[in-house]
Amino acid sequence: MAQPLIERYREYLPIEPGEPIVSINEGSTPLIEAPRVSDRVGARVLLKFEGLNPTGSFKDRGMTVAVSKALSEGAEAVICASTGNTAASAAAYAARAGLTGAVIVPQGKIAVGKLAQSLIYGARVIALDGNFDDALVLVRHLADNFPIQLVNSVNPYRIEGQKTAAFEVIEELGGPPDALAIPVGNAGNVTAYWKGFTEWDTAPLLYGFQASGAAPLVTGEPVDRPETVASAIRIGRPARGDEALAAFEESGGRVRAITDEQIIEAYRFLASEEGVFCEPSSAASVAGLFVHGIEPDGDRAAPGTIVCVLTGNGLKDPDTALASTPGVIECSTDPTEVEEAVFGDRSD
Ligand code: AN7
Repeated sequence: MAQPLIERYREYLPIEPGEPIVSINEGSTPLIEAPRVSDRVGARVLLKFEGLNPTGSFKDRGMTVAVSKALSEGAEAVICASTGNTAASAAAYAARAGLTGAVIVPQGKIAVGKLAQSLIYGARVIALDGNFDDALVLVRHLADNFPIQLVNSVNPYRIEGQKTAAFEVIEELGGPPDALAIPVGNAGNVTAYWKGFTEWDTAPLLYGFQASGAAPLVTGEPVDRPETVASAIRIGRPARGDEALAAFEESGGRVRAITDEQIIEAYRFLASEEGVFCEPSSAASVAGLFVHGIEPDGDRAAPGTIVCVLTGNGLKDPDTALASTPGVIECSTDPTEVEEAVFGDRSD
Protein backbone atom coordinates (compact mmCIF):
# COMPACT_ATOMS: atom_id res chain seq x y z
CA MET A 1 0.00 0.00 0.00
CA ALA A 2 1.18 3.50 -0.77
CA GLN A 3 2.50 5.19 2.33
CA PRO A 4 3.33 8.82 2.95
CA LEU A 5 6.53 9.70 1.15
CA ILE A 6 7.97 11.17 4.34
CA GLU A 7 7.51 7.83 6.13
CA ARG A 8 9.07 5.87 3.27
CA TYR A 9 12.20 8.04 3.16
CA ARG A 10 12.20 9.61 6.61
CA GLU A 11 15.90 8.98 7.26
CA TYR A 12 16.84 11.03 4.18
CA LEU A 13 14.49 13.94 4.89
CA PRO A 14 14.78 16.88 7.31
CA ILE A 15 11.67 15.96 9.31
CA GLU A 16 12.22 15.54 13.04
CA PRO A 17 10.42 12.89 15.09
CA GLY A 18 7.10 14.28 16.31
CA GLU A 19 6.82 16.91 13.59
CA PRO A 20 3.43 16.96 11.88
CA ILE A 21 3.23 15.28 8.49
CA VAL A 22 0.92 16.61 5.81
CA SER A 23 0.46 13.78 3.33
CA ILE A 24 -1.99 12.58 0.70
CA ASN A 25 0.04 9.39 0.08
CA GLU A 26 2.24 10.89 -2.60
CA GLY A 27 5.17 9.16 -4.31
CA SER A 28 5.63 5.42 -4.97
CA THR A 29 4.74 6.06 -8.61
CA PRO A 30 5.16 3.32 -11.21
CA LEU A 31 8.13 2.84 -13.51
CA ILE A 32 6.55 1.64 -16.74
CA GLU A 33 8.35 -0.25 -19.52
CA ALA A 34 7.96 1.53 -22.87
CA PRO A 35 8.68 -1.03 -25.60
CA ARG A 36 7.72 1.13 -28.56
CA VAL A 37 9.67 4.13 -27.33
CA SER A 38 12.57 1.74 -26.68
CA ASP A 39 12.45 0.48 -30.27
CA ARG A 40 12.53 4.00 -31.64
CA VAL A 41 15.32 5.15 -29.37
CA GLY A 42 17.52 2.04 -29.48
CA ALA A 43 17.77 1.55 -25.71
CA ARG A 44 15.55 0.23 -22.91
CA VAL A 45 13.32 3.14 -21.96
CA LEU A 46 11.15 3.24 -18.83
CA LEU A 47 8.64 5.92 -17.91
CA LYS A 48 8.57 7.26 -14.34
CA PHE A 49 4.92 8.27 -14.37
CA GLU A 50 4.66 11.10 -11.88
CA GLY A 51 1.21 11.90 -13.20
CA LEU A 52 -0.08 9.27 -10.75
CA ASN A 53 0.65 11.39 -7.70
CA PRO A 54 -2.38 12.61 -5.69
CA THR A 55 -2.74 15.88 -7.58
CA GLY A 56 -1.39 14.44 -10.82
CA SER A 57 2.17 15.77 -10.85
CA PHE A 58 5.61 15.35 -9.27
CA LYS A 59 5.10 18.54 -7.31
CA ASP A 60 3.39 16.57 -4.51
CA ARG A 61 6.73 15.03 -3.48
CA GLY A 62 8.17 18.41 -2.62
CA MET A 63 4.93 19.84 -1.35
CA THR A 64 4.44 17.20 1.37
CA VAL A 65 7.78 18.24 2.89
CA ALA A 66 7.40 21.99 2.33
CA VAL A 67 3.88 22.16 3.76
CA SER A 68 4.69 19.85 6.68
CA LYS A 69 7.55 22.18 7.56
CA ALA A 70 5.39 25.28 7.10
CA LEU A 71 2.86 23.79 9.52
CA SER A 72 5.45 22.80 12.07
CA GLU A 73 7.06 26.26 11.91
CA GLY A 74 3.70 27.86 12.67
CA ALA A 75 2.83 29.29 9.25
CA GLU A 76 -0.82 30.09 8.66
CA ALA A 77 -0.62 30.54 4.91
CA VAL A 78 1.42 29.37 1.94
CA ILE A 79 1.91 31.00 -1.44
CA CYS A 80 3.47 30.15 -4.79
CA ALA A 81 3.86 31.37 -8.34
CA SER A 82 2.98 28.67 -10.81
CA THR A 83 2.46 27.53 -14.36
CA GLY A 84 -0.28 25.35 -12.87
CA ASN A 85 1.00 22.20 -11.21
CA THR A 86 2.70 23.80 -8.23
CA ALA A 87 -0.50 25.77 -7.70
CA ALA A 88 -2.68 22.65 -7.72
CA SER A 89 -0.32 20.84 -5.37
CA ALA A 90 0.12 23.76 -2.97
CA ALA A 91 -3.65 24.22 -2.88
CA ALA A 92 -4.24 20.55 -2.03
CA TYR A 93 -1.59 20.33 0.68
CA ALA A 94 -2.69 23.65 2.18
CA ALA A 95 -6.24 22.29 2.32
CA ARG A 96 -5.03 19.10 3.94
CA ALA A 97 -3.00 21.06 6.51
CA GLY A 98 -5.79 23.52 7.30
CA LEU A 99 -3.68 26.41 6.01
CA THR A 100 -4.71 29.22 3.70
CA GLY A 101 -3.35 28.78 0.18
CA ALA A 102 -2.73 31.54 -2.34
CA VAL A 103 -1.43 30.93 -5.85
CA ILE A 104 -0.45 33.36 -8.58
CA VAL A 105 -0.68 32.05 -12.12
CA PRO A 106 -0.23 33.65 -15.55
CA GLN A 107 -3.68 34.63 -16.75
CA GLY A 108 -5.04 32.43 -19.52
CA LYS A 109 -1.81 30.42 -19.72
CA ILE A 110 -2.38 27.43 -17.47
CA ALA A 111 -4.13 24.20 -18.35
CA VAL A 112 -7.80 24.16 -17.40
CA GLY A 113 -7.54 21.10 -15.13
CA LYS A 114 -4.87 22.77 -13.01
CA LEU A 115 -7.04 25.85 -12.63
CA ALA A 116 -10.02 23.70 -11.64
CA GLN A 117 -7.89 21.84 -9.09
CA SER A 118 -6.53 25.00 -7.49
CA LEU A 119 -10.04 26.40 -7.13
CA ILE A 120 -11.75 23.29 -5.83
CA TYR A 121 -9.04 22.70 -3.21
CA GLY A 122 -10.00 26.14 -1.92
CA ALA A 123 -6.98 28.29 -2.71
CA ARG A 124 -7.18 31.97 -3.49
CA VAL A 125 -6.28 31.96 -7.17
CA ILE A 126 -4.80 35.13 -8.63
CA ALA A 127 -4.63 35.34 -12.44
CA LEU A 128 -1.74 37.68 -13.15
CA ASP A 129 -1.45 39.88 -16.18
CA GLY A 130 2.12 38.67 -16.57
CA ASN A 131 4.10 35.44 -16.96
CA PHE A 132 5.50 32.92 -14.47
CA ASP A 133 8.75 34.83 -14.05
CA ASP A 134 6.85 37.99 -13.12
CA ALA A 135 4.75 35.97 -10.66
CA LEU A 136 7.83 34.50 -8.99
CA VAL A 137 9.30 37.96 -8.35
CA LEU A 138 6.00 39.03 -6.78
CA VAL A 139 5.57 36.03 -4.48
CA ARG A 140 9.16 36.35 -3.28
CA HIS A 141 8.35 39.94 -2.35
CA LEU A 142 5.19 38.89 -0.51
CA ALA A 143 6.94 36.11 1.40
CA ASP A 144 9.74 38.50 2.41
CA ASN A 145 7.33 41.09 3.75
CA PHE A 146 4.30 39.22 5.07
CA PRO A 147 3.69 36.16 7.25
CA ILE A 148 3.21 33.75 4.38
CA GLN A 149 5.46 30.79 3.52
CA LEU A 150 6.82 30.50 -0.03
CA VAL A 151 6.46 26.96 -1.41
CA ASN A 152 8.04 27.35 -4.84
CA SER A 153 11.08 25.16 -5.50
CA VAL A 154 13.35 27.96 -4.27
CA ASN A 155 12.16 26.54 -0.91
CA PRO A 156 14.82 23.90 -0.08
CA TYR A 157 12.25 21.51 1.41
CA ARG A 158 10.69 21.14 -2.04
CA ILE A 159 14.00 19.83 -3.40
CA GLU A 160 14.36 17.46 -0.44
CA GLY A 161 11.01 15.88 -1.16
CA GLN A 162 11.48 15.72 -4.90
CA LYS A 163 14.84 13.95 -4.64
CA THR A 164 12.96 10.84 -3.45
CA ALA A 165 11.93 10.13 -7.05
CA ALA A 166 15.58 9.29 -7.77
CA PHE A 167 15.59 6.90 -4.80
CA GLU A 168 12.50 5.12 -6.11
CA VAL A 169 14.04 4.71 -9.56
CA ILE A 170 17.23 3.22 -8.08
CA GLU A 171 15.27 0.85 -5.82
CA GLU A 172 12.97 -0.30 -8.59
CA LEU A 173 15.76 -0.95 -11.10
CA GLY A 174 18.10 -2.40 -8.48
CA GLY A 175 20.58 0.33 -9.40
CA PRO A 176 20.68 3.63 -11.21
CA PRO A 177 19.67 3.91 -14.87
CA ASP A 178 22.43 4.87 -17.30
CA ALA A 179 20.57 8.07 -18.15
CA LEU A 180 17.63 10.15 -16.97
CA ALA A 181 15.67 12.28 -19.45
CA ILE A 182 13.66 15.11 -17.93
CA PRO A 183 11.77 18.25 -18.95
CA VAL A 184 13.23 21.47 -17.55
CA GLY A 185 11.30 24.60 -16.62
CA ASN A 186 12.27 26.34 -13.41
CA ALA A 187 14.94 23.61 -13.04
CA GLY A 188 13.94 22.47 -9.56
CA ASN A 189 13.15 18.91 -10.52
CA VAL A 190 16.41 18.13 -12.30
CA THR A 191 18.26 19.71 -9.39
CA ALA A 192 16.34 17.44 -7.02
CA TYR A 193 16.98 14.26 -9.02
CA TRP A 194 20.68 15.06 -9.13
CA LYS A 195 20.72 15.57 -5.36
CA GLY A 196 18.96 12.24 -4.89
CA PHE A 197 21.27 10.37 -7.22
CA THR A 198 24.43 11.80 -5.68
CA GLU A 199 23.20 11.15 -2.12
CA TRP A 200 23.00 7.50 -3.11
CA ASP A 201 26.43 7.67 -4.77
CA THR A 202 25.14 7.33 -8.30
CA ALA A 203 25.52 9.60 -11.31
CA PRO A 204 23.46 8.79 -14.39
CA LEU A 205 23.75 10.99 -17.46
CA LEU A 206 21.18 13.78 -17.19
CA TYR A 207 19.48 14.70 -20.44
CA GLY A 208 17.35 17.81 -19.93
CA PHE A 209 14.95 19.25 -22.47
CA GLN A 210 13.37 22.67 -22.83
CA ALA A 211 10.79 23.91 -25.32
CA SER A 212 12.54 25.94 -28.02
CA GLY A 213 10.44 29.03 -27.24
CA ALA A 214 11.43 28.84 -23.57
CA ALA A 215 15.00 27.51 -23.59
CA PRO A 216 17.16 29.88 -21.54
CA LEU A 217 19.48 27.11 -20.36
CA VAL A 218 20.15 26.05 -23.95
CA THR A 219 20.78 29.54 -25.32
CA GLY A 220 22.49 30.84 -22.18
CA GLU A 221 20.21 33.90 -22.14
CA PRO A 222 17.05 34.63 -20.13
CA VAL A 223 13.90 34.69 -22.27
CA ASP A 224 11.68 37.73 -21.70
CA ARG A 225 8.63 36.39 -23.50
CA PRO A 226 8.69 32.59 -23.26
CA GLU A 227 6.16 30.79 -25.47
CA THR A 228 5.32 27.11 -25.86
CA VAL A 229 2.32 24.79 -26.08
CA ALA A 230 3.88 23.04 -23.07
CA SER A 231 2.49 25.66 -20.69
CA ALA A 232 3.99 24.05 -17.58
CA ILE A 233 7.51 24.84 -18.80
CA ARG A 234 6.79 28.30 -20.18
CA ILE A 235 9.52 29.83 -18.03
CA GLY A 236 12.20 32.29 -19.14
CA ARG A 237 14.28 32.77 -15.99
CA PRO A 238 14.72 29.44 -14.19
CA ALA A 239 15.32 29.99 -10.49
CA ARG A 240 17.61 26.96 -10.23
CA GLY A 241 19.17 27.30 -13.67
CA ASP A 242 22.78 27.52 -12.50
CA GLU A 243 22.47 24.44 -10.31
CA ALA A 244 20.87 22.55 -13.16
CA LEU A 245 23.62 23.51 -15.60
CA ALA A 246 26.22 22.33 -13.10
CA ALA A 247 24.37 19.02 -12.72
CA PHE A 248 24.17 18.47 -16.49
CA GLU A 249 27.87 19.09 -16.79
CA GLU A 250 28.89 16.97 -13.81
CA SER A 251 26.78 14.07 -15.03
CA GLY A 252 28.28 14.16 -18.52
CA GLY A 253 24.82 14.91 -19.92
CA ARG A 254 23.37 17.97 -21.60
CA VAL A 255 20.37 20.24 -22.02
CA ARG A 256 18.79 20.66 -25.45
CA ALA A 257 15.72 22.24 -27.03
CA ILE A 258 12.83 20.66 -28.94
CA THR A 259 10.05 22.39 -30.85
CA ASP A 260 6.38 22.38 -29.93
CA GLU A 261 5.68 20.11 -32.93
CA GLN A 262 8.22 17.59 -31.64
CA ILE A 263 6.70 17.75 -28.15
CA ILE A 264 3.20 17.12 -29.50
CA GLU A 265 4.41 14.24 -31.67
CA ALA A 266 5.96 12.52 -28.63
CA TYR A 267 2.86 13.34 -26.52
CA ARG A 268 0.61 11.60 -29.05
CA PHE A 269 3.07 8.71 -29.49
CA LEU A 270 3.13 8.01 -25.74
CA ALA A 271 -0.65 7.93 -25.56
CA SER A 272 -1.38 6.05 -28.77
CA GLU A 273 1.57 3.61 -28.73
CA GLU A 274 2.21 3.07 -25.02
CA GLY A 275 -1.18 3.90 -23.49
CA VAL A 276 0.39 6.50 -21.24
CA PHE A 277 -1.28 9.92 -21.24
CA CYS A 278 1.03 12.59 -19.85
CA GLU A 279 0.88 16.31 -20.27
CA PRO A 280 2.71 18.01 -23.15
CA SER A 281 5.54 19.31 -20.96
CA SER A 282 6.22 15.81 -19.70
CA ALA A 283 6.50 14.46 -23.24
CA ALA A 284 9.50 16.77 -23.73
CA SER A 285 11.62 14.09 -22.05
CA VAL A 286 10.71 11.54 -24.73
CA ALA A 287 10.69 14.07 -27.59
CA GLY A 288 14.24 14.99 -26.66
CA LEU A 289 15.42 11.40 -27.06
CA PHE A 290 13.58 11.07 -30.38
CA VAL A 291 15.10 14.27 -31.74
CA HIS A 292 18.58 14.39 -30.26
CA GLY A 293 19.32 10.68 -29.88
CA ILE A 294 21.00 9.10 -26.90
CA GLU A 295 24.72 9.32 -27.68
CA PRO A 296 26.45 11.24 -24.92
CA ASP A 297 28.91 13.97 -25.81
CA GLY A 298 32.51 12.96 -25.16
CA ASP A 299 33.67 9.39 -24.72
CA ARG A 300 30.99 7.92 -22.41
CA ALA A 301 29.25 4.79 -23.69
CA ALA A 302 25.69 5.17 -25.00
CA PRO A 303 23.16 4.48 -22.24
CA GLY A 304 21.48 1.06 -22.27
CA THR A 305 18.72 1.93 -19.79
CA ILE A 306 17.06 5.32 -19.78
CA VAL A 307 14.35 6.59 -17.46
CA CYS A 308 12.11 9.34 -18.87
CA VAL A 309 10.36 11.40 -16.22
CA LEU A 310 6.73 11.99 -17.14
CA THR A 311 6.11 14.84 -14.76
CA GLY A 312 2.34 15.31 -15.01
CA ASN A 313 -0.95 13.70 -15.98
CA GLY A 314 -2.45 14.34 -19.41
CA LEU A 315 -5.93 14.74 -17.94
CA LYS A 316 -4.89 18.13 -16.62
CA ASP A 317 -4.84 19.58 -20.11
CA PRO A 318 -7.77 18.26 -22.13
CA ASP A 319 -7.67 21.28 -24.45
CA THR A 320 -4.28 20.31 -25.87
CA ALA A 321 -5.37 16.68 -26.31
CA LEU A 322 -8.48 17.75 -28.19
CA ALA A 323 -6.58 20.27 -30.31
CA SER A 324 -3.91 17.79 -31.39
CA THR A 325 -6.09 14.83 -32.37
CA PRO A 326 -8.55 14.27 -35.25
CA GLY A 327 -11.64 14.65 -33.08
CA VAL A 328 -14.88 12.75 -32.77
CA ILE A 329 -16.92 11.30 -35.64
CA GLU A 330 -20.41 12.71 -35.45
CA CYS A 331 -23.11 10.25 -36.36
CA SER A 332 -26.89 9.78 -36.42
CA THR A 333 -28.57 6.63 -35.11
CA ASP A 334 -28.91 5.26 -38.66
CA PRO A 335 -27.19 1.82 -38.62
CA THR A 336 -25.54 2.31 -42.02
CA GLU A 337 -24.08 5.58 -40.95
CA VAL A 338 -22.87 3.98 -37.71
CA GLU A 339 -21.19 1.19 -39.71
CA GLU A 340 -19.45 3.74 -41.87
CA ALA A 341 -18.43 5.69 -38.79
CA VAL A 342 -16.96 2.61 -37.10
CA PHE A 343 -15.31 0.90 -40.09
CA GLY A 344 -14.90 3.58 -42.77
CA ASP A 345 -11.61 5.13 -43.82
CA ARG A 346 -10.51 8.05 -41.81
CA SER A 347 -7.61 10.31 -42.42
CA ASP A 348 -5.51 11.29 -39.45
C1 AN7 B 1 4.37 18.90 -15.81
O1 AN7 B 1 3.90 24.40 -11.65
O2 AN7 B 1 7.06 25.35 -12.61
O3 AN7 B 1 12.10 22.29 -14.01
O4 AN7 B 1 4.84 26.33 -11.48
O5 AN7 B 1 4.49 21.22 -14.22
O6 AN7 B 1 11.21 21.70 -11.74
O7 AN7 B 1 10.28 23.62 -13.02
C2 AN7 B 1 5.91 23.40 -13.27
C3 AN7 B 1 6.95 22.74 -13.83
C4 AN7 B 1 7.91 19.85 -15.90
C5 AN7 B 1 9.31 21.61 -14.97
N1 AN7 B 1 6.75 19.21 -16.10
O8 AN7 B 1 9.86 21.29 -13.72
C6 AN7 B 1 4.85 25.15 -11.86
C7 AN7 B 1 6.03 24.67 -12.60
C8 AN7 B 1 5.62 19.66 -15.54
C9 AN7 B 1 5.63 20.81 -14.76
C10 AN7 B 1 7.98 20.98 -15.14
C11 AN7 B 1 6.83 21.51 -14.57
P1 AN7 B 1 10.91 22.28 -13.08
